[in-house]
Amino acid sequence: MTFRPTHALTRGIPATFATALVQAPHAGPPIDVERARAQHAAYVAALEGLGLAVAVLPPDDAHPDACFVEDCAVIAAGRALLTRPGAPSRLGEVQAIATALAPRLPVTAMEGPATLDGGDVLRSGDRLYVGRSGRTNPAGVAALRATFEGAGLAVVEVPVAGMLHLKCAASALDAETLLVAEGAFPAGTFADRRVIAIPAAEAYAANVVVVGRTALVADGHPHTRAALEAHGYEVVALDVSEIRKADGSLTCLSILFGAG
Ligand code: CIR
Repeated sequence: MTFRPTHALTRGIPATFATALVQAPHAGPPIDVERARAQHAAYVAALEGLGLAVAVLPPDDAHPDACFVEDCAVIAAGRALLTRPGAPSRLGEVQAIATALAPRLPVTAMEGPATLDGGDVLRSGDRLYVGRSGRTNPAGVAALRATFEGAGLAVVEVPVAGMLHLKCAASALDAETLLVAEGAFPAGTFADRRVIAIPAAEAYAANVVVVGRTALVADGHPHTRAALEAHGYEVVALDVSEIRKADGSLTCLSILFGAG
């Protein structure tokens, strides 16, 4: 059964967002924080337009990356695993997420030395793919297994190289189907899943938020839009230029949950 979220947890863009972590400096103008805030507001409105109840936590100026809530918790099978993000500067982001989630569902916390970023966890039906990236270590993968394998989810490791997180180049459309950028992962990685491939040049757009048959997609990726529309999805394109400058994409900005 395809997971259909009913709620989203998000967090506002901090005043310090221009100092968010980046893998490599970006060419062009620096992050425009006010523009990032407008893009974030449009994202929240788009989630609400999909029928989700959206909570927006206040920004945390002490943590420039705190708007990327996805990295702080993994929710599946009616439970939440609070992570320990792999960047030390992000560890302090988790407490606010814990406080927000604890009244809603059972929560367990990862313990050191485990690290895991939620951006490395891709739910696909009864499977959790987990990227072994620079942010997610073997103890983090073990914690994911310990939390979710008893709940009927199989945990499958995927090597991640040349990108920040697994979901930088792949996301789930439904319980069997993944949207994946060509060449981003070793051949056969998603062998028993239906894969809709998009060109490597549009890899950034492989990260989509899907609710039912609607996909939120980063603006300016015509091949991805066409591929999704050809498979019956309605595409809502969002301008996320400033989010992208901080190495963020669409899924990073929310934690979705609901039945399943
Ligand atoms: C970081 O480097 O941690 C942030 N600047 C970007 C995090 C993006 N998160 C995600 O893809 N899940």
